[in-house]
Amino acid sequence: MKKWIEKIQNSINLEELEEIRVKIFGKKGILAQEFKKLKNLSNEEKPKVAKELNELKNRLNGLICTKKDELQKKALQEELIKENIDPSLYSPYNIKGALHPVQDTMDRIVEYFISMNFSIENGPLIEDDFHNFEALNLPKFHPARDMQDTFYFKDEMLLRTHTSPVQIRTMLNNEPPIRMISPGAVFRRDFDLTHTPMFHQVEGLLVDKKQRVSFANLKFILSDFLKYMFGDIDIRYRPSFFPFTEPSAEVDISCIFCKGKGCRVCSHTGWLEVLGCGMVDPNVFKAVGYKDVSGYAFGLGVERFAMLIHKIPDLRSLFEGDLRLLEQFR
Ligand code: 2U9
Repeated sequence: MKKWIEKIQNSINLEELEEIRVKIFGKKGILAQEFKKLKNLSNEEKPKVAKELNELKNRLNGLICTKKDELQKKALQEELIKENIDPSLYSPYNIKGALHPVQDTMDRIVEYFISMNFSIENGPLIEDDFHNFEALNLPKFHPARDMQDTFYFKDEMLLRTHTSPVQIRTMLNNEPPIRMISPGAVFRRDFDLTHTPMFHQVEGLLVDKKQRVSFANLKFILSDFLKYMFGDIDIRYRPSFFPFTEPSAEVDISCIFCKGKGCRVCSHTGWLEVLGCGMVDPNVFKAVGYKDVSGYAFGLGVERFAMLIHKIPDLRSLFEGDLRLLEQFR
């Protein structure tokens, strides 16, 4: 046996080691032959020799595994040295990279709110029922909770359907005042010309002492933001409903394609819906234990902004990785 142990330890590459392994462990290998001989032994000897053989088998197997690991590391090291590239070498190709339009749009949005002293907060993509729904005044029977709309795991865990749970976590972990945005990916069971199962949102939240935050403050910052993003446009606020804000509004800008005259993109209305917003519902503050505060909140879909800014007709094309689309953004 010493001979085989030495052979394993002296093998210099994976091929040689594999040959040795087959000679020891193969169907006709030395171990199989030794086990075959057991039947010729007396009943007293049999269990003793079988035990010794099994111990030997385990020992040889352990040695082979350790050696294999060592040789694999060595092979990888050699491969890496061989493939070593010098990034400072001159390249005959003049291919410039570019930011993906969704990332570019996200960066511009985030830049605005940083300039307005908002902090950037992040949270988990896999959320629980409390942070994604319950704390946001989305009651048990709300359609958004349906299996048709939300990706569920077991034990009431799910892929977040909006970035709002980040605001809940931020409020639970901090005292007011809060002045934050939460940019990131969200997931809904939807797939057509204007919906993909994963998209990006930026949501904002500002909380301060009661009476200190008004709808007028919200209107000012959102109008200023939309002018920063789209230039010289008209803006209107329409009453709407969201479970987590009261009162709520949707925000339209005059169509950037026809300047409000009416075209196919704005369905001949002259207006494009770009934002949702409102004053934070008291039930949301109750869920996080905030007292004597008021706040405003808003939310937007980044892909929608990117599509409008870059005139991209089909949302799905943003996620196909087709270079013919991406090359246009260099
Ligand atoms: C907390 C309290 C309030 C976030 C808000 C919207 C309105 C909204 C949509 C825009 C397009 C989602 O991506 S979209 O489909 N969002 O209209 N979001 S108010 O309100 C909050 C969030 C968190 C604690």
